[in-house]
Amino acid sequence: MTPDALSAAFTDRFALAPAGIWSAPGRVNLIGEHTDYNAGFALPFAIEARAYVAVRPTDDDELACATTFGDEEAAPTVRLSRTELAADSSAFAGAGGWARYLAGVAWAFDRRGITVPGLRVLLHSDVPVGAGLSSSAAVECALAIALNELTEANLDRTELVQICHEAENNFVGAPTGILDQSASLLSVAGSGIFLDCRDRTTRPVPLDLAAHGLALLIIDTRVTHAHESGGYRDRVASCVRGARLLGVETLREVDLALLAARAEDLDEETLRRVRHIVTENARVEETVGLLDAGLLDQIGPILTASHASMRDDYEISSSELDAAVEASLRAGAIGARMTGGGFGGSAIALVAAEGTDAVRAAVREGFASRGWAEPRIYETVPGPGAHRDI
Ligand code: GAF
Repeated sequence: MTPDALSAAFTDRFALAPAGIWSAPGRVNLIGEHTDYNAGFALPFAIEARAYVAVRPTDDDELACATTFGDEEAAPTVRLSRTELAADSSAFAGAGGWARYLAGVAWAFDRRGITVPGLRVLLHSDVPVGAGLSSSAAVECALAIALNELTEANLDRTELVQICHEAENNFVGAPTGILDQSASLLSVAGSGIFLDCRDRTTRPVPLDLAAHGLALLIIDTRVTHAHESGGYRDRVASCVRGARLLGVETLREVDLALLAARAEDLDEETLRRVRHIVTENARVEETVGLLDAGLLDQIGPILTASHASMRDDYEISSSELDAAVEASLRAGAIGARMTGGGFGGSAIALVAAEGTDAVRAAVREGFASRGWAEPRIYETVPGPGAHRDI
């Protein structure tokens, strides 16, 4: 749906014209998984798929959110009272699906003393849901840049990262880090964004796939995941335990020498969890070094080593993700790994541009032979971060 079509759909739904349309992208994490909540390094980039919000401030007390995913009967408008929202987030913890992310962002602005007016919001998104491509952060970030402008708060992008992170952690209740919101708000087309989650500094790193004759495929296994419960929360707890047992504030302070010296202080599982974080941080730094030196074609083995670490040490992969990675490598990919939180979602494969058809065919065949649903495979390039469309 084009921004103009979304604007027309908004007017149909609310009998008012929107004040504007803002959008924010999903992301692929090139490398640096589960390091963000350990004050570590990561290197994501924005994908072309985006979430769009058409927004109009009103002078009533209502936050009314609708989506383009269905008509009023199939997907009714969610109406929340703004006054109650500011007073007690738990009143809306049960609000369905997307509405929680939108309401959470309004709530996080309010918590900072920035008064959000009544709002009408129509949401459209091209980012596949539950595919590990950060569809929820895209929604948060699109509304955050809209509210930043409409309330004239003029916060800088790093503060908006913080606002969206608060919405996700404290309103929605998912214990995630800042990776997804940083990628969505801070990305620059043609680049990866190198995040240091300890001091919150970021910098673009060149990632011009075409100039190196390369392509990046996203392989959505169509096994969906959620981060509010289960394995993700459990991994966060393992890292907290590891840091406590090692006597450090965050796992960023741990290197392989310290880990080897203190291995006996950790149970076997915690040791493996910590080892993933320590080695993953080193892999991000190595990848950034190669990209800075113009050696994009040499990062493949690091991506593949990252996958092995997530499969064996962090144990967040799945049979489908492993199969996607293995089939890609067998068909000639120079590197492949799962991306995002894991337990389903998507893998990425870095492939010579002329080799994408062979990789697509091999992955599809591997899934079909196991009787799994056909994966969605598409090529992506690093796109722009969040912006106003009209
Ligand atoms: C999810 C989370 F939202 C991120 O904060 C990050 O931890 C990621 O999983 C794993 O790297 O996308």
